[in-house]
Amino acid sequence: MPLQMNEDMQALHQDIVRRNAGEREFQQAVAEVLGSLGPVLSKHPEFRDNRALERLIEPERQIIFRVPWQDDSGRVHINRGFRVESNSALGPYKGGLRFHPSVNLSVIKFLGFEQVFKNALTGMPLGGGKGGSDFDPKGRSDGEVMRFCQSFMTELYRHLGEYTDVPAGDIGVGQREIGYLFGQYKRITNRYESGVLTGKGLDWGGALVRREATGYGLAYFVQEMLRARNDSLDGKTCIVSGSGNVAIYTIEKIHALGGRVVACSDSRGVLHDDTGIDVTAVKQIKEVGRGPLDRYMLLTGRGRHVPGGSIWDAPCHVALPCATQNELNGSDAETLVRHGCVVVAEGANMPATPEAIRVFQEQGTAFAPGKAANAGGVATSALEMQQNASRDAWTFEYTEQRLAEIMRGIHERCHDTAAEYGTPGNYVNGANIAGFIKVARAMVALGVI
Ligand code: NDP
Ligand code: 2IT
Repeated sequence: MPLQMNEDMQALHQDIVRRNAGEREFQQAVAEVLGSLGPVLSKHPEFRDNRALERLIEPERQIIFRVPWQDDSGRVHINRGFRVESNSALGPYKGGLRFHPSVNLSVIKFLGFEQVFKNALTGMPLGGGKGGSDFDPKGRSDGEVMRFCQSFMTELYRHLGEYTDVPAGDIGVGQREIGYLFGQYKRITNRYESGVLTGKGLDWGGALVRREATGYGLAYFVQEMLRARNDSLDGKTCIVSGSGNVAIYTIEKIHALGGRVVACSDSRGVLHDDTGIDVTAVKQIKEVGRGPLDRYMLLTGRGRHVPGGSIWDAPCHVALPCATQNELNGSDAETLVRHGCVVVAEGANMPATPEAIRVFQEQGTAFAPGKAANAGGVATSALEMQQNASRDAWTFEYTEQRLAEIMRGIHERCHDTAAEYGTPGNYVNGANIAGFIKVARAMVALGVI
């Protein structure tokens, strides 16, 4: 439980734990928010009387369904599909789909809950939700992935729509999967409804910059965090965990902005390259080949791969966790601080444990939560929806400029809100408070629904 929770919040927290028993990740995400919101409810009795926070914590709808599919040898498999529609006060439910064996209701509920705050922070008209399945795409053929996606969408389509619920990608769901999902949605509904999914391919309704957006946005956010400390990325040594969509484009933009990324990782181990990670090689391995990172040495003739190692042992000024939840714990945080790390920003959703966040805050390391720092992905999804609605296509330069402005705006909102509530430099409070106020105002205006 966070240190700062006041008595009312502790009572609410106990109730949440009771009503959501065993849902560890969901309880963790809610507890972090409760730790920030005490002063907001004191200042805004209308939110308290309206029970906006309690309503926001309870998802509007939770859908769980069976996903049967056949592998290439004709064997039948059964997975579980989820869509948690968390809150629609600001717009249609919006958030990604995750395909990974670790997916369960708690994971999807925590992701949907955080998505509500993140989407509010972008300033775009988006509600929040999340979905996915415990399906493991690793080692599966294109045909198997296609049949799985078709079965998944055959159930999910009835809950979607450009004004209702708009999924996108997340772990294990990229453009290939969005293509199969969109194809099946189009077939079932007999509608070319581009705005029902984002992260589409450029030939079939997708938008430039969406692929790069989360990583580029994170790098812009880090630039703002350093600027706020009268510092810059110039010459900074950085480490980025993961080597998927978010990690790759984070590395690319950090390099473009003057930093040097010396390590990245995947679920099998850590890749070190002190001369700077060659992002073209990582793209070749992960985007084209879907293979393991140790191929890097063969491709580039440089680097060092440590099977199973921890990336957080590598000395750096800037650490960017971009793989998955709870991948950076309290002792990792202590190691990072001891090595002189000054900025940590979450590219993944909730990668730092509460203990890690406490270490960063106590030691004066600037720490930005994912709901602020990785919001560039969903913000650019909103730009894709805008282009779909107007049947238009913007240039890369224009779209990236919009993304950079949005990230600057989110940084400013979090930074200023943290100061206004008496905790300057605390981006966790800034993001939770600014996101909550925006959603709660709309919830009050829309009545008790
Ligand atoms: P990808 O599937 O493209 O990449 C995931 C990366 O993380 C891979 O390198 C993967 O390793 C590693 N990884 C995943 N799960 C685990 C695990 N349990 N243990 C160790 N390593 C793991 O996903 P994304 O890059 O899209 O997503 C990464 C994070 O960013 C997630 O937390 C996601 O929610 C978040 N995010 C994504 C956005 C997007 O637009 N895609 C937007 C905002 C946040 P391996 O290849 O070995 O499996
Ligand atoms: O966590 C996230 O913000 C995402 N996976 C992207 C969501 C989206 O709808 O683009």
